[in-house]
Amino acid sequence: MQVIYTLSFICSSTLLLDTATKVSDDCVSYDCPPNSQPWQVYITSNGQPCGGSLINERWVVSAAHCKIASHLTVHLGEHNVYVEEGTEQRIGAEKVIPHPKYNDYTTDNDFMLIKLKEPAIFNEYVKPIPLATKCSSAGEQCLVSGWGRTEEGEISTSPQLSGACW
Ligand SMILES: [Ca+2]
Repeated sequence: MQVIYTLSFICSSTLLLDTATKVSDDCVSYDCPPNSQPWQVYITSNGQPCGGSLINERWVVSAAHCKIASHLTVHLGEHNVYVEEGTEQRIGAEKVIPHPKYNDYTTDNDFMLIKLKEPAIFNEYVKPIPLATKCSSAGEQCLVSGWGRTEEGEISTSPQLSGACW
């Protein structure tokens, strides 16, 4: 499974499978209920979409390959990126810090921190991701979400937030 434009990842989630599509024996993909992943952010950089996770009111963790241009806009409270839903907060990046050993060719160390120009306002649509206090164990169910591709070879991306487990 290949998921592009995303970095929201959480374990031990309850999966809501009304729209589930089997990806493999261990994985299904489905449309996330609106704002069920309130830490998932949508990022635009020079018109290119990417994703990340809100970790507190000023910081987002994302992927270093998301730094297409020097100017990034972080969209919080998003579900359908083509529809104004009244839940969105859009905040520019004050600072971006790619991993100092990020390798653009191999994508090793593909991490980046983004500091928001102003604090996010927490509400039912915008919340920080619960950070892990321990490593996940073998067999633990995890969830990845984003607006990118959820299947190998898939061409189009989804305007609505999707999730998948493994
Ligand atoms: Ca929207």
